[in-house]
Amino acid sequence: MVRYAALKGFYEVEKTIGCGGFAKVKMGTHIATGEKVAIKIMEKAALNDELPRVKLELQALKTLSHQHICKLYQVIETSMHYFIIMEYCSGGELFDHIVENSKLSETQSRMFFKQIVSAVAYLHSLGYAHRDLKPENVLLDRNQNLKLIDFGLCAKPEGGAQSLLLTSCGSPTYAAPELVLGKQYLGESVDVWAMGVLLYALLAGYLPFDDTNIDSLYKKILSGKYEEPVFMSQESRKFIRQMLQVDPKKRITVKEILTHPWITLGVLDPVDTSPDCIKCYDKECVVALARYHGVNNEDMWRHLKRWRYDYDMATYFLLMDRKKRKLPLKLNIMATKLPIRVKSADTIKVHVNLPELTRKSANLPLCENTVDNNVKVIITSPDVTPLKDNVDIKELKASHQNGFKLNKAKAGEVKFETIMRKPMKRLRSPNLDGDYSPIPTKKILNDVTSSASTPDSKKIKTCSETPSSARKVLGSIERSIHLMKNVLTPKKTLESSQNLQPIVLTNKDLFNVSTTQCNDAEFVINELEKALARKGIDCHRKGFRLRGKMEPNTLTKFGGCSFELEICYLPNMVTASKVSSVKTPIKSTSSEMERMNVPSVPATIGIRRKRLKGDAWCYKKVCEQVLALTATELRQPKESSV
Ligand code: 6BE
Repeated sequence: MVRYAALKGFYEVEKTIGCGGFAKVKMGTHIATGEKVAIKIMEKAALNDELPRVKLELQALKTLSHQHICKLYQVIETSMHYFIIMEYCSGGELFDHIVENSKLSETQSRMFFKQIVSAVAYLHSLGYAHRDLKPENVLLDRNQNLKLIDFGLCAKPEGGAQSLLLTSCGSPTYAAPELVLGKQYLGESVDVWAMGVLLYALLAGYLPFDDTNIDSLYKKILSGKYEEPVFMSQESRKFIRQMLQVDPKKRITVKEILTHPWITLGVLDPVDTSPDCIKCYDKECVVALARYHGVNNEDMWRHLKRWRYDYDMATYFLLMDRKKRKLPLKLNIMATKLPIRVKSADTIKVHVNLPELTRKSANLPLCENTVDNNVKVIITSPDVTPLKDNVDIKELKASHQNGFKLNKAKAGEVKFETIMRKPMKRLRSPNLDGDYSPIPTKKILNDVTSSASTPDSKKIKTCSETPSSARKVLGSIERSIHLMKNVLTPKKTLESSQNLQPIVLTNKDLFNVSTTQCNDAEFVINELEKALARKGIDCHRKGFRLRGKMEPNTLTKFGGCSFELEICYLPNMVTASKVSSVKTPIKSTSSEMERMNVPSVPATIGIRRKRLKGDAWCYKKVCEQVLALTATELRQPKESSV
């Protein structure tokens, strides 16, 4: 089944990388360039009163253009959905990056923080406030460049940035005191407070104000008192204190932050707050796109510079990005479905959604194409009768930007045909990216007992213990096997789809995995299930996966999350040297989650975590606690716990 007809032929939709309340973000490939994109999908029916937020976010994203703000490429609206095509940030959330490293060094924190400040200063300069700054809303691209996301709460007061706002929003742990009090506030200064919390989280690996009880959390925020860890430098402490000033009038401003000694330390270049030149004329990219469409460069540019957030705009942005990376500006020819209404049996007219590109005289062909069966295709001006309301047609129409073809058909008949301008070619290689999840691999909160600090730490330990050099080497071997697997093995096997066996992980999948020294999958999952039950967490078991859900606070909706814990076999390359006696027969495994068949048999069981929805810090705590509890149980002899 084609899930999203509107994307067909333009984007390949791959796995889900994140879910929010009303949006889902999937990994995708922009077919013309072969570049990865993030596709945010929202079902209109589920939006309800969130629609204004969506519109606000789109408006902001169309206006903002900065190297540290996640770029908007295309907006597709159908009768059922919004598809928002955005820049792909392969490094995932900054939150995960902090968690994986426990905390960041001052140098790295400074590098990241400067990028955040530059984006925030830029958006403030245009009269916007983000209002939901937190490490979950900061992503990393392939070059460790930060990108701000989630402008759904951003505000642009009519009277400019200096106007007071009233709506309370954002995540409570990052909320400034004036927000907590429901007072009028300045968008800019609440962003500064959140940046203070964020810098603290970078340097400490945990939050300055935290409490599972929302009232206590608010009390802490209002008091403005937090612990200053001993390992933090005096300069860092002082800088954070300036941002975490309870009285917004005493709080440092963004302008002051830009030139603050902590920021400028050791660096000559000032923070760059200038806009990104993305909506600029780039001859090479225009030429590449014009050639691709078979039109002249001037017409192509005239069309592009209307910045309509259509497929051509996405292609242009992605070409500019390829150019920056010194990659060839080649474009793939795509197969598209195009709805066409033929006006008469003899005249073939095709709706081309590029009105700028049409000739002065409607009947002069723009270009001619001959397709396989020698049907001559003539593209003329877009004087095609609009199609009547029909959901399917709308879905298709919404995305079609170009397409060429026709056939003999009765007047008025609507035809859908797959149009091949040239044989389709795919640039895309099999997807090697691991699964996404913002998870704790080490203890970073001081108020919970985590695996790293319990006496059981030998039982459950994180795989980040594998030396990174070894991981790199193994990773590359695994990748080659993986590539072969993707080519040779069908995607799903009966066994894995029925979840009769735990999956076998590849080395690159290990970053969200805790290992056990137990080799009985059934036993481990039962223990996990018990630990969840003891914590009072609802869970649902399917095969070797457990889905758990923590309800958010009913009043504040704060702190809820849903997550998945999956029992899996670890690749024996890492662990089999230690554990060798038990051999579990595992056949081919492969599914949406990139499973693979490891030739020799792994023995050790791992527990893979994944956040499905909700508050990242809440999820981190829950996982830490459940895993610590399970670790204690796994240490006991098996018999005692049946
Ligand atoms: C605009 C929201 C967005 O995401 C993670 C990855 C790749 C791309 C991380 C783990 C594989 C790649 C092993 C919201 C939320 C899902 C973080 N609004 C995005 C854009 C967006 C998400 N990505 N790129 C853009 C993204 C996240 N992984 N690794």
